[in-house]
Amino acid sequence: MTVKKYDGSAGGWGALLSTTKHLVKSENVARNMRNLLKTNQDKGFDCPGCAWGEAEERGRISFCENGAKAVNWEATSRRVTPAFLRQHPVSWLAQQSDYFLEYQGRLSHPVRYNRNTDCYEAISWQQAFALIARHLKALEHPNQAEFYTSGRASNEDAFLYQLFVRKFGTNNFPDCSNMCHEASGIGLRQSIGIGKGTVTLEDFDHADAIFVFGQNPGTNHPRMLDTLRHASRRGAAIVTFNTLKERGLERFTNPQSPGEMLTGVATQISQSYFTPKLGGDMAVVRGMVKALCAVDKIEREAGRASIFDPAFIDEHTRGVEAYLSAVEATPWEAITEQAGLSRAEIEQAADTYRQANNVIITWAMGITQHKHSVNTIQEIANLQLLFGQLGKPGAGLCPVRGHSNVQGDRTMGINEKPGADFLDKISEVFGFQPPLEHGHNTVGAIKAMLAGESKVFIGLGGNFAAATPDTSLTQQALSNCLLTVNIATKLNRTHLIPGQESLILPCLGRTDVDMQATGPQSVTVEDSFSMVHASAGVVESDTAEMRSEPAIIAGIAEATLGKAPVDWSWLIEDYDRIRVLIAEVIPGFTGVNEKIKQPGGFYLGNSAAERRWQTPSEKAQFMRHPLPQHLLPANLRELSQDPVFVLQTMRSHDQYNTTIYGFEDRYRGISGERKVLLINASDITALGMNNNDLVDVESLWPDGIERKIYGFKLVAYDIPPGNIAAYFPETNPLVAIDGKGDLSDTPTSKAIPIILMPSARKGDEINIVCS
Ligand SMILES: Nc1nc2c(c(=O)[nH]1)N[C@H]1C(S)=C(S)[C@@H](COP(=O)(O)OP(=O)(O)OC[C@H]3O[C@@H](n4cnc5c(=O)[nH]c(N)nc54)[C@H](O)[C@@H]3O)O[C@H]1N2
Ligand SMILES: Nc1nc2c(c(=O)[nH]1)N[C@H]1C(S)=C(S)[C@@H](COP(=O)(O)OP(=O)(O)OC[C@H]3O[C@@H](n4cnc5c(=O)[nH]c(N)nc54)[C@H](O)[C@@H]3O)O[C@H]1N2
Ligand SMILES: [Mo]
Repeated sequence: MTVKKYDGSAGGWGALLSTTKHLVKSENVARNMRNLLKTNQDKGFDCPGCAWGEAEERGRISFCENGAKAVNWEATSRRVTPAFLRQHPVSWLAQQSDYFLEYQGRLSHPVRYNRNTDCYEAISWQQAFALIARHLKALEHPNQAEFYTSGRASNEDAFLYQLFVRKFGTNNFPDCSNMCHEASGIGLRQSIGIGKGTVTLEDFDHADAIFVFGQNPGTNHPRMLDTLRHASRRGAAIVTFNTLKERGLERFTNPQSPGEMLTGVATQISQSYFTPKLGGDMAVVRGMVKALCAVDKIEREAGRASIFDPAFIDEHTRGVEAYLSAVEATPWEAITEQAGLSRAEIEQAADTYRQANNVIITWAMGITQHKHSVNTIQEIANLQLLFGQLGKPGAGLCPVRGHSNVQGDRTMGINEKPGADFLDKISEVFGFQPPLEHGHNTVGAIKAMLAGESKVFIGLGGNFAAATPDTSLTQQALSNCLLTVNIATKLNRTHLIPGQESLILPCLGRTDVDMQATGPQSVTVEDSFSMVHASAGVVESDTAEMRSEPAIIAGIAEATLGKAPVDWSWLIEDYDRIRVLIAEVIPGFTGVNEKIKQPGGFYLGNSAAERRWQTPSEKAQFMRHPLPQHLLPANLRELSQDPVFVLQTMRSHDQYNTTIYGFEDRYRGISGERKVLLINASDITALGMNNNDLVDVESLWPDGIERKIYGFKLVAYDIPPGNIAAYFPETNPLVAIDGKGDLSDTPTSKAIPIILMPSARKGDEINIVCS
């Protein structure tokens, strides 16, 4: 392993070289190059990499290094065939790394686990569907099955899936969103009446300031860097709050700009870069508002206008007095202690905010995966409401979504707590009463399977066993099931934790041509900006025994329910027919089959962006919450005499969630190793340890269960004292199942209380170039 200071900008030659390296490594260079060039073009497929939107001006930047990796990873010609699976028993595969498993290629045939041979063996699609139907129909109650969704599923997949599951009789829809932006949905719905962001991509061209909280776009939303670069160049202030100094947020060279590549010109992205403590962002925003209140007071006392937007507050909001009194009651000492920033730093950020006419605030997992995430998001909304920074050009709230269609899946009804309007529509259009009782989210599903209450698990994509918290409990939960079914493109950890019976069903991916009775089909997806557009695969390869996700869902549904409430196989012949049904149920989709023909797709609309507030009071609501008492609750701190650290678990530059592409975290300068803990040098010294020492890590939770991982390397890093950063999914065994966000139930995977101990194992020689 090496740790090396990365001195370049993000993007640039490093990104281009890495893209090319990934392409050349694969077996089909020419084809992959061609694919890449079609990504996010009008007639190509939607990049499966992330949910950032497309610029109007196509080709301005239509792919990025990490999008290229995602495409290339899927479009491989390697295959996991029944012959491969016969040679490699599940117990052997389970010993291999996540990287190894997915590297074997695309799953080629439906397979069923045989307990006697410990191998997956070929089965026909018909037999697979019949087996699922038999298990589902044998359950005492539909609530005994769990239907997981990962956010790559298209709108068409998601709509059919929820229709089937609701007709079957349950709202058990655990999904990846429960681990991701759930808090954004819940927080924003209460504050502004809609659980989505309010801005469009164009708004970034009109913002004077963009505040970026808890997000690493250089790796996870590289096309966002291009947007930020444009904004920065025209003089917009970009202010970043991130526990780590992420290179992409510091400076960026666009790998698709020949000029910049030749001259090596990099654009400075962030005008100010603040490194708060993990979980300190609510205090940061509270402090900004406190600072702004002080300025406002001075202005008004001098007889000048308020710096807030009183007309907006008056016309559009409720609760401002109560909120401002909570701000007043919060002492500066509490704010600075929790934020980990000085009052002067917070005042500086507040001043930049005030200078701007139009402000956008963006955030991602650094905000949503904490205990007090909903409150933090509502605090962010409060700040924007004070200044009327909502529903005007260049301003608004922007939770940057993760998976490329995670937002669309929610729009389509993948929701364990569906709204009454949605259920009424389903009942009206399809003539059956969908279940009203709330179903299980991800944590609820794990608990139900663990308790033996849920007996069937079906995963529409994703990697449930690796992505969820408390790995060993989750794996136990899956193996308790009578049947586990995974609809997937690639072999992963979850497939190696079979229930009593188990199936893997190989599906087409975004890049593949999806040929049905009436010809090649396209699907639709929704990005972070409520834009819906079509996606059609272009790769024609050996996919004979794979099926599209809509076809697989239809097969399961028809075997289980017959032709009710719809003729499933008829729908699959032409996906326009699915979209006609979507349009009958989901607002904004009227005429979808025409609208997706327009280049760039169509805008679903957003009530808050139009200053319509779908809250009980019909106004935007200032939400008033105290700061958390302590970032690390006393009952957790008291569980150990040793120094207790707070661990955030995050992505390296070379992974897609649980998919590990390689071992290069380029912008952080870490290479060849994933079992690392980024820690402040002073903490290493205080522990009496040395840089590069190997440690074991134990997390603290008052339930008597030991959660421990072994042999992680200490790496001195620029991170606040007391905070540590490491990669997921290796660290998921540390996330206690009950360590979850208030209201959101999102695992608090950015705030895990841990202690460190010297590892029994000795460290190998490593080459540290810098600290
Ligand atoms: N290439 C690639 N692209 C992806 C993904 C991927 O794995 N690979 N995953 C997709 C998905 S599903 C998602 S949800 C997104 C995730 O996108 P991100 O949210 O960018 O993902 P993380 O790696 O979890 O990064 C969290 C960032 O927040 C910072 N942070 C952590 N805790 C705190 C905190 O308490 N306060 C502040 N201010 N900062 C904090 C971390 O230092 C890190 O920079 O990306 C999507 N796009
Ligand atoms: N500790 C910790 N845990 C986390 C997070 C964290 O930051 N820290 N982040 C959380 C977040 S934000 C998320 S979104 C979840 C992600 O959780 P998941 O969505 O469950 O996980 P992924 O790793 O994205 O799923 C990868 C698998 O999806 C399958 N796949 C890929 N493409 C397709 C396709 O087109 N169709 C189908 N059917 N299958 C496909 C492949 O088999 C691949 O192995 O993880 C969460 N877990
Ligand atoms: Mo996510």
